[in-house]
Amino acid sequence: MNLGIVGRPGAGKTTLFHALGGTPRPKVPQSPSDEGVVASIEVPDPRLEWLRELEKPKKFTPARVEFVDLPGLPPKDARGKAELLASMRDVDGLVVVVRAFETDTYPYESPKADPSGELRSLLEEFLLEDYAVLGRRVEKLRDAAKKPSKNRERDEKEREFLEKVILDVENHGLSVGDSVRKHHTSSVDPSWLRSYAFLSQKPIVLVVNVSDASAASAGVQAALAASPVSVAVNAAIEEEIAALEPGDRASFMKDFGISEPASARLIRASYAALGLSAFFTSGEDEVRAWTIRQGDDAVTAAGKIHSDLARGFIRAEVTPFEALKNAGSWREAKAKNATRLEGKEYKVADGDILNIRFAV
Ligand SMILES: Nc1nc2c(ncn2[C@@H]2O[C@H](COP(=O)(O)OP(=O)(O)OP(=O)(O)O)[C@@H](O)[C@H]2O)c(=O)[nH]1
Ligand SMILES: [Mg+2]
Repeated sequence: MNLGIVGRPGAGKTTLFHALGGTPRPKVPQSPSDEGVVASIEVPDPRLEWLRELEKPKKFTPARVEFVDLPGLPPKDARGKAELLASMRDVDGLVVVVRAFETDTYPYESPKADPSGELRSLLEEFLLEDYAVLGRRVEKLRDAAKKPSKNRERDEKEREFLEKVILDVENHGLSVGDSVRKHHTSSVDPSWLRSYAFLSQKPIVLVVNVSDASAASAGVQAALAASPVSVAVNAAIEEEIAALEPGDRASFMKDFGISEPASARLIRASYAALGLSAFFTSGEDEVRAWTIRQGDDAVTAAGKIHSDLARGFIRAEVTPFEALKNAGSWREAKAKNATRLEGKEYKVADGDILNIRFAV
C-alpha cells in the first residue's frame, strides 16, 4: 500500500519526502519510477516503543508504509502532464501538499501563498481528470455495443453504472468518487473500479506546508479545515530534524519543546487513511507491529504472521495495549485478567496484542 505525494511545483513535496525519511534523490534527473523516489517508511508508534521498553527484545519491527515523491502538477497544460496524472492513479492514497510559506528562491506561479486556493484548484483538476476517464470509458462501451460481442451483458451493466455516475456529476455536483460510493452495490464489479482508479475515490491526507510566520494564520487554519484529514507541517524544519543523528534529534526537539515531529503524525494519519491498522506481537525475541486492514478478523491477522497460524488457528489470546500498559507488566495484566480468548471471527482492534494458539 502506498501514497503519492502530490501538489503544485515547488509546494515542498520533495522536502516533505526527505522529512518523512525518504533518501534524497541523486542530483541526476530521473524518471518517477527510479529509486530515490519511493521510500518505505516506518510508522512511528509510541505504543510499540513502550513495548520495546518492557520486553527489551532482540528484534524490533515497526509497521511500514510506502511514499512516492511525484513531480509537481503544473497548473496549466504541459508536456508529461497526462503521464503524471496517470501515475497518480496508480497509488492507493494521496498526500496533497499545498504551500503556505513565502519565499523568493523558487519560480512559483505566484509569489503569494494561497493554500486554500491551491487545494481547491488541485481538487478541481482531479475531478476533471476523473470526468475525462469516465467519458472515455463510456464512449468505448457505446462503440462496443454497436458490434457483436460475448461481453454484451457485462458491458451494458457497466455502461449503465457509469451513466448514473455521469448524471450525478453533471446534475447534482457530486464528485465521481462520491457518486461511485453512492451507487456501489453488489452489481458493481470491483475490477471496474480498480481499472478506472478515480482520483476522487482515493483517500486524501492534506499537508499544509507552513513557515514559522504563517503557522498560526487564518489562511492556514482555513486550509486545514478544508479536508477531513489534514496536518500542518514545516517541511523545511522537519527535513533538518530528519537529517540529524538520532541523539541530536532528541535534544533538538527538546530545545524546541517538540514531543514528536509533525511528520510522525502525518505518517500515522496516512496509514489510517489507507484503511490500515496494526496489531502487535510482543515478547523477548521480538516486538513487532503487523499491518492489517481495519476490520480484519483474527484468522486473517494470524495469517499475516504465518500461513500455518491461519490454517491451524484455535484461539487468539487478545490483550488490548492499553490494558497491558495500565497493568504495567504481563504479570499484573494476568492478575487483572486483561487477556481474553477470541475465536476466528473476532475483529482485531488497532493496538491489540495477539498470541495465536494453533495446531497443525
Ligand atoms: N521557507 C520554506 N521553504 C521551503 C519549505 N518547504 C520547501 N521549501 C523550499 O521550496 C523549494 C521547493 O521545494 P521542493 O521540496 O523541491 O518542492 P517540490 O514540491 O518537490 O517541487 P517540484 O518537485 O519541483 O514540484 C526549495 O527551495 C525548498 O527549500 C518550507 O517549509 N519553508
Ligand atoms: Mg519535488
